[in-house]
Amino acid sequence: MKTGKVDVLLGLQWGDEGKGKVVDVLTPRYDVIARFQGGPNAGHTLEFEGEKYVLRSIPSGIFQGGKVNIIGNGVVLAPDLFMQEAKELEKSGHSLTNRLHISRKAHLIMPTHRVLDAAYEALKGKNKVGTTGKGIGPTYTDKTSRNGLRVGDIFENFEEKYAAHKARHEQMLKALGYTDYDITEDEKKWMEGIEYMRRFNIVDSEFEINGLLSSGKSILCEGAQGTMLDVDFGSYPFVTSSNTICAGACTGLGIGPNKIGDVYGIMKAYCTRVGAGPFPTELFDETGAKIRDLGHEYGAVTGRERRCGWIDLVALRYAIMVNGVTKLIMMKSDVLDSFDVIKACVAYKKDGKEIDHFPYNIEDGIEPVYKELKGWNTDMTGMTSEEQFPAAFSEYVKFLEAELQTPITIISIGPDREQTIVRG
Ligand code: 2SA
Ligand code: MG
Repeated sequence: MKTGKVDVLLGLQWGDEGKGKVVDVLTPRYDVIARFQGGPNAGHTLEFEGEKYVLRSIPSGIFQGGKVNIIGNGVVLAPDLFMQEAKELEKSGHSLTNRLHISRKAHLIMPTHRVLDAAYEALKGKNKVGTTGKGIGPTYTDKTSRNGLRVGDIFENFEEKYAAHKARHEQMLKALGYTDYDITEDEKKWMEGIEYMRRFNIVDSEFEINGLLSSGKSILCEGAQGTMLDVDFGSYPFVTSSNTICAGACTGLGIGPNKIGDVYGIMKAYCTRVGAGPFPTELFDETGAKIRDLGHEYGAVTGRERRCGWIDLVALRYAIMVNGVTKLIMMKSDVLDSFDVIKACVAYKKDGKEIDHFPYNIEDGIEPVYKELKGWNTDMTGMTSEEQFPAAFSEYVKFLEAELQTPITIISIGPDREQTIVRG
């Protein structure tokens, strides 16, 4: 029997590694692009032909003809934001009809979930997570506490079900003493979004995806956020509420683990984090500011400033382990084009002792141990093959591959599709 393959592409750091661009570059090799977790908290940026697009819930395969795009059961979907995103795409000439399939089992983010998100953050005070405010946590909480509203519910007694869930949320908000909110406008748009969604193929995506696989199609699963934001293995509790790791592709799409082929792990040549929580290699000085400036490190969804720092190999080794990464992809290498010295964190110092594994608690007393490498001080943005790389950059790549015991197969040297060096 002919069977296709499933590869997974995911972030190894705290998100914003450049997944949107890489999916776009890899898309020609696949028939199907599928999202398996997260929701409109994601911001996948793609740039080509002088235009910039930010995708939140829609898979990045939408820009290339003939691809099937699937929003899997593991995703949480906000109908109003989905409608806005879809309409913008259609306006720019990218038709979605018949190219986008949505799982019946994906959970719906309600307006009251967003209010609950704000309420929980307010309650946490200085310990707040720094969420995107999109209602992600409360929606996944409802899912696991068996209280969720799913896409499939829109076809049967929807108004009733919606009202019951809303009433329950209102009760919770009242109990939290959080009553100063108004969702009238939000709710109107949300209901419009529900109507709008009906035109898409709402399917049992687990059957669809396994059917496509048996007929020999190849599938790319597009992760959102990053491994260090995984609800199990990330820097808990400063994480998102889904499994961002490779295993999430199995549960978020209904794919058997034995079907997974390559696991592409994406990292930046440095590291960023948006939102609160520990970040051992964070730079508070002008080097950090320079990276932010050169890398345009601002949240794609919220516009928040991203915290910047050197690459963290301790965290990356951990991420490679829990995902079973087979190939590494390094993004934004060009951002480091004008530094005399590049640093890489090879170990942590905790209680005066050097450790090379990722500890339970990275919140207190972690000091990064750096190896210093020579900067390349060369503009790489126009390079078209790795033979043109400056020697110091090739050294950096070699060093990372040795430290991470995994080949770096794609190197990005700029935001455009064209600025991508594929090494095999
Ligand atoms: P949430 O909203 O419950 O998922 O937030 C929980 C934590 O997860 C982080 N998080 C992210 N980190 C980086 N990028 C994300 N997507 C957007 C982007 C974020 C933006 O691409 O730039 O625009 O600000 C993303 N989504 C969630 C979040 O910061 C919390 O730390
Ligand atoms: Mg992003």
